[in-house]
Amino acid sequence: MGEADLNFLSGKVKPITVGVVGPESAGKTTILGAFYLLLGRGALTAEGNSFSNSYTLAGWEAVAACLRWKPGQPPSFPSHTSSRAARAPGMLHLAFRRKDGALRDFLFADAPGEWFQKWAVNEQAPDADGARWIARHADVTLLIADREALAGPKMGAARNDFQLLAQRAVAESRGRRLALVWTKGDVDVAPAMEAQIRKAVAPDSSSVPEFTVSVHPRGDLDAGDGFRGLFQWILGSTRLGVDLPATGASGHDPLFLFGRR
Ligand SMILES: Nc1nc2c(ncn2[C@@H]2O[C@H](COP(=O)(O)OP(=O)(O)O)[C@@H](O)[C@H]2O)c(=O)[nH]1
Ligand SMILES: [Mg+2]
Repeated sequence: MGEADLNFLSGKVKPITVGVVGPESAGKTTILGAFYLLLGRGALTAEGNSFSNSYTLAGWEAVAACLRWKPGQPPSFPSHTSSRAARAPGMLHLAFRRKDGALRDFLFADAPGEWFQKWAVNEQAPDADGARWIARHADVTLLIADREALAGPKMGAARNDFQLLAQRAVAESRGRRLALVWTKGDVDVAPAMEAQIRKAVAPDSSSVPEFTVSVHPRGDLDAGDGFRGLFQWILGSTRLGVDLPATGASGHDPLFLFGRR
């Protein structure tokens, strides 16, 4: 889905937009692919939220196809999300029906990491339109901390980049929901590094929800558990409805006063 298609969906009720914010190769597309695979097995949501529909099944398939096990072919990872010349991110849509019958639409913005890297350095960067779009529209921001990068040979640079990005994302989120999501949870990171990352997200030691995901099972933990926990939190997001004040104004409308002659 592109920006133009959104009018169609937003005409009903404004969907909840989830922005996945992080550098290149941090595991952003893998999160979305994992959500979709779990959804297909009926293992993504609990009873209170049942899957209703999606306008972008082909898009989800494209993201998740390579994560699937096929006979004789182990799963691989999604191919690189290219930045092309797009100014707005590609959107993936899912709608869930709650117990009370209400439908809720979610849009997941999967953007190339390059956008965020440019945006972190310069908020006004001309080729960071997509990152600005997500920052402006996201009701929920998933700020991605890549454990592999934070434990690798370039961990210092990865930490500095994260701090810069976190500062920008936290400032932009202004009271909207934001979570710290550790990807590649199978990789060990030094406790001191973890502390620095947490501090970057919550400099005033406010509490920011934290999740860890991995495509590899860890101990007793099924690989799906991390993704499920994260999705459960996303589903808890609400958007306040607009209450139009009731007025007696219709009595002043000429049509209702004089009718149509
Ligand atoms: N060890 C480990 N590596 C992962 C995991 N998830 C993703 N990766 C690696 O990270 C790479 C980038 O993932 P991708 O989802 O394309 O990242 P994106 O650029 O942020 O969308 C993949 O090709 C994998 O090599 C994970 O759970 N554990
Ligand atoms: Mg990607």
